[in-house]
Amino acid sequence: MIKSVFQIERAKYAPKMPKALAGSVQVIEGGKTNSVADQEEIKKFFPGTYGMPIITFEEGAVETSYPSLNVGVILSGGQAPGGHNVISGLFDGLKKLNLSNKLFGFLGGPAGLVNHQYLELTSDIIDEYRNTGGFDIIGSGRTKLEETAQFDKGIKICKQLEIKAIVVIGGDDSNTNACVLAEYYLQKNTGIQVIGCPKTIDGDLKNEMIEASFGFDTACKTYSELIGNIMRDANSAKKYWHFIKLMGRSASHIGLECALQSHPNVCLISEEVAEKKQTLEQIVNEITDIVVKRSQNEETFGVALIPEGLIEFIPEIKTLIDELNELLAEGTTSAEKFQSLGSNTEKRDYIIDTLSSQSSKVFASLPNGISRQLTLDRDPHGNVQVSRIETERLLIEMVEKRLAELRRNGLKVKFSAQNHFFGYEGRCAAPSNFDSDYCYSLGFVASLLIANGKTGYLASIRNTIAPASEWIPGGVPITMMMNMERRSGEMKPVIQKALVRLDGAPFTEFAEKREEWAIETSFVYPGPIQYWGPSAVSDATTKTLQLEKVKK
Ligand code: FBP
Repeated sequence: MIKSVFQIERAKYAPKMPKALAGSVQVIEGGKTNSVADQEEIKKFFPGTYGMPIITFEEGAVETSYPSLNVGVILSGGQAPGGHNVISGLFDGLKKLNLSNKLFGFLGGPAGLVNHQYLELTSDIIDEYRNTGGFDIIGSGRTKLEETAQFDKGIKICKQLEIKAIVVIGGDDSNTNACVLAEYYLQKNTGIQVIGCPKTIDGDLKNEMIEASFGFDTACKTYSELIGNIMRDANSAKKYWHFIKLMGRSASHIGLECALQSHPNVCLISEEVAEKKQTLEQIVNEITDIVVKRSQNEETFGVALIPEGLIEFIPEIKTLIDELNELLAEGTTSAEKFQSLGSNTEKRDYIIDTLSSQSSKVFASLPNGISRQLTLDRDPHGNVQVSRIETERLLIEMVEKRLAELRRNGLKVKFSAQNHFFGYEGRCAAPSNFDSDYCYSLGFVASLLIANGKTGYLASIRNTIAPASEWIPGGVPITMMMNMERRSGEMKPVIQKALVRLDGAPFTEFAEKREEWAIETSFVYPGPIQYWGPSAVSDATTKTLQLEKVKK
């Protein structure tokens, strides 16, 4: 592999670690735990792994020797900066426990466990990937580990490779499934432990015990750099409004963090739209007002941030999507009729005639391109893939339409817009110091949880706004984070997703400032991630983490 000078230098970086992990370690166990909600139901699903104590690792006085063991690791779901450091921390942790320990990587995500595709990760391989972005060391995938047939195939390969524990590096769904797997292996007396690590750029796997999911820090810093560059361009040329959609699935954490870092003129927060039951028209009118006011101040430019999941949170569009999902569900007569129609106009008219009158009005009001997207792109479960809907274009078109009406009434206003979508640009960036350190420690902690016989735990590092030496390493029972939710028509135990809290410090800070940012150009240009240099810059955490943990 040909490496850039940056890669060569960055490979030498030694991640900072909690001092509790530096030498021998003692295990401190807390009291019994409960799930965040629906305790009785969750307990029934997880009789063996429910109620386990929170684990904290502290500096110990006694050197313990551990028997040798083999471990398997899986990268699950979307890429997030730092995954390679979780694996290198896990590898180093295992080797520190016993030099004979082995680490196997399952290839291409959870499917690697089921299909018995693996690679032994040796120090030569690990060294190639230290402090690098991406998941390419073993690849990732979105196969869901849900069925006992898959679990049993996992047992087979674990027995063959003498694997004692599996580490699943994933988001809320993957870790929910990791817990189901842990419980199954426990009930079957297989002796195979399962440990999770909190990953996702979306930032929605967090709670009292898990302060951040890894990758959020680097991804937000990467997007904020790009947003800042666009802002500076906009402020120089003074001719474009830039509408930027940001990844993050349902949650708006990424948009909110980027707004706190860069001070855009508009940043929509899906959770607020849902809470206020805002209509698309209201959202468009609010943006238009800002465009008009800025234009009147000779500021004929601006930046608007739009969370990827927005469209699902606008109540009227959500209802429309639900109706379309039913109408176009595979195998239904309505779907067959729709498919049999020749032209796009016939298809559009059929939908308008068949939907409820409210949804048909909403559908008819959408620009043709967007309404077509709503009827075309469906995932394997038959749902509209909202992330593929170009919400940023939709909003531009609707603002233009609204401005045309205002112009007809004599208003003079300039508006020329560009659209962008930032997602993949940030998911494999070289991990920031925070993500490099945090991930390495998470992996190291996973090795200790395994060595101490734990299963059904998520590796955790707390006190993350303090210097890394003061971080608190440990493990949290996954069942503690669970509640019951309706999934594919059934109530299931799942890790509770953390959406943006409208009473939380990050949103409150944003809400206090946004009116000012809307009208007065207050752009901040965060610049690129710094990997070396003053710690105030290179080790800075996200604003979200600072606000959530400091101003509590
Ligand atoms: P995870 O939840 O698996 O971490 O994935 C996050 C994410 O990056 C979302 O922000 C985005 O909607 C999605 O993945 C895109 O998925 P894909 O990689 O399949 O295009």
